[in-house]
Amino acid sequence: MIRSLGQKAVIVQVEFPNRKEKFSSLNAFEEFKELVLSSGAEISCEYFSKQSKATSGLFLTKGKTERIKDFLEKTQSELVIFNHDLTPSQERNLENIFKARVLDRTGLILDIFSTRAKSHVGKLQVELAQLSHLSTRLVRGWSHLERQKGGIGLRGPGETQLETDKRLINQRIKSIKKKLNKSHNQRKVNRYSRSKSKLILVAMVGYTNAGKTTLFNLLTDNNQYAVNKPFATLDSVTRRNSLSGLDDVLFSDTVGFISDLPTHLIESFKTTLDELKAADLLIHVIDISDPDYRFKVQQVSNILEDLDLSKIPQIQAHNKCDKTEIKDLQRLSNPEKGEVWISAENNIGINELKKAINIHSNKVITKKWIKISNSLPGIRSKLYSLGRVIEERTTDLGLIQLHLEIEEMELEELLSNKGIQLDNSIIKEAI
Ligand SMILES: Nc1nc2c(ncn2[C@@H]2O[C@H](COP(=O)(O)OP(=O)(O)OP(=O)(O)O)[C@@H](O)[C@H]2O)c(=O)[nH]1
Ligand SMILES: [Mg+2]
Repeated sequence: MIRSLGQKAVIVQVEFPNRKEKFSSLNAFEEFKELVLSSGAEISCEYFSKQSKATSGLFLTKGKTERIKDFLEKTQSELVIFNHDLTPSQERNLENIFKARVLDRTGLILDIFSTRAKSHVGKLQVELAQLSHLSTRLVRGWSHLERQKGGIGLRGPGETQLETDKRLINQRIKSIKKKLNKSHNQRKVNRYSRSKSKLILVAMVGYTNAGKTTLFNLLTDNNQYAVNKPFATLDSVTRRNSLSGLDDVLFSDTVGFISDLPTHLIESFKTTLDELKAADLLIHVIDISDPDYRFKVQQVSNILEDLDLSKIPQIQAHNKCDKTEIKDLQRLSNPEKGEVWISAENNIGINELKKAINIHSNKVITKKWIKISNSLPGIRSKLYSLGRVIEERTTDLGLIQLHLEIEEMELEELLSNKGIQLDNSIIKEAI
């Protein structure tokens, strides 16, 4: 993966007037510049232009490509960064013309992530995402992997350099997945014990830079890294609440979202994102002082939907109210509806937030009989280990019947599995 640190870069964004852009392209360009600076690259030239549509070979028209080549030479830059995703062949063709490295939006975000990951799991997740991205673009000879590992001796009989590279990458991907799975299972065990202890898990979600970590620090009296740049947080942290007036709550802070989140990242960050799945409540932190906040709220909602998290109850915390003209936050907040207006940095509106958390984190527990087909033994033992089973019977046909005491949301999720059904026959029998 390319490390853009300290490199001079020409940055490129193209507007396609025929395409309905999702948010103003000027604002998208501003966000893009922040990402580039955050990667540590130095912007030597900003190229912002219009084009009717992307070309398949180069993404850009020939004329534009020539102009960028000129800029590269004049500014002696070594890197061209696009605020678009490029196909591997577009990237290769452009590199051949520019005689410089080309980084697309996914590559850029991965580059930033690689500098931010601190925990063991975080580093593995980033490496996995990088390798998955790299494996589709591996077209040149020597890869950094081989140089690191001594190269030539690692080559298998009859393999071309490219085949060797691909083989090494696939090996590494497999080994990372294995390690991540192990830690994933360990986390599952931790989750089960939490679930038994009846602690409530509240997770922060939101667009990057919305103020999630600032709010987390306030609620848990912590000192996690919160700064004005994208993707300050990469590793998840979970801590117990430190404020009075809240039930026993664990808060979890994690990586922020961005529009067009690269799919490699979503897949590779399964361990982190699964933490969110375990949450009883989400606090969606919104930077209300951002002119594009509506677009960003929509982006976050879409991602939550994609990750199957939209069923979890959610509070919307409109943050950074101190930067706006908004007065009388208390009147605007409606804890029952799960909407609060706050300033995490200035500790304003937090009582309303606490009320909202107390109202919306109440789990609705229900008692129901279910029947499970014999082919699903893992589910039965999982329900036992979670302490959900009150009684067990077996039908004449050998189906397992379980009487559960379970949270409604959890029951709903359980019933979405094939082979599990509600069983009303036992209720009838009792009557
Ligand atoms: N004015 C003002 N600034 C805030 C407020 N809350 C957070 N900030 C600032 O916003 C910036 C981003 O805050 P973070 O808490 O790091 O945001 P985040 O959502 O955790 O961001 P990532 O981890 O990068 O996704 C920091 O500079 C904070 O000081 C607020 O209520 N008012
Ligand atoms: Mg953060």
